[in-house]
Amino acid sequence: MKKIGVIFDLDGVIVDTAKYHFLAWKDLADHLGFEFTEAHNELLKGVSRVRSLEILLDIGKVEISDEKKQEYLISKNSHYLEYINKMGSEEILPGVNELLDTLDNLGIKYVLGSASKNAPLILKQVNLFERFAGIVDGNSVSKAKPDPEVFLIGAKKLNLQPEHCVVFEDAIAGVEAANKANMISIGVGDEKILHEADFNFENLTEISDDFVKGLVKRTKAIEHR
Ligand code: B16
Ligand code: MG
Repeated sequence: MKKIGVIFDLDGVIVDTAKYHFLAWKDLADHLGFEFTEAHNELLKGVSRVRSLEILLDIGKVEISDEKKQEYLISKNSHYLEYINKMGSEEILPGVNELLDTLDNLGIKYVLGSASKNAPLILKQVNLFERFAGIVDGNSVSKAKPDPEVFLIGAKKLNLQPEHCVVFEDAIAGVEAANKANMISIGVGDEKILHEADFNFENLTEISDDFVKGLVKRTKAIEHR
């Protein structure tokens, strides 16, 4: 059997931290005096913290100094961490544990590839940290998704060529990054939004053992695409 490895995005694939990002960003928007909706929050998914603030300020048409930006980045994150510190394993998204069990049984290693600088803490909160062979997060990359850097570092941690890596992602920028890295991209969520992915699933409960075994064969074909 040809060796493959898996790279998981965090927010939207393993856990739904987007709801906590939303509450913390909304609090800042309230403070600045403009409306920030769940639809606006969609624009921040998979995007770095700094870029998220820029998008939020654009939405509110607010201009502030760099010093103020730093201040808001710190206050938003401490507010966000109040939610994260209350998280437990009940917040792991459906199908995640089963998929990790399947990968373990097949001897397929997996790492995390997330834009979040809080990724190690979140994985510890939900008791999954020990299961991952490595973590690539917002602290280890210089270029945000859709740049493939995060996943290419993930491939190195797996000791595999990018062609032999499979990425699970819920954000358009993440699917784009996986495709640029020449990896197999699996969109988790709305197929209409993630139509550039090689495969689409509404959530991880839909992934069967046979599908995972099929991925191992598929890597060969991908090498020549
Ligand atoms: P932090 P992912 C991303 O996580 C989130 O989707 C995105 O909304 C957030 O801005 C980003 O992490 C940075 O998070 O503020 O914790 O560093 O989807 O790449 O796992
Ligand atoms: Mg995500």
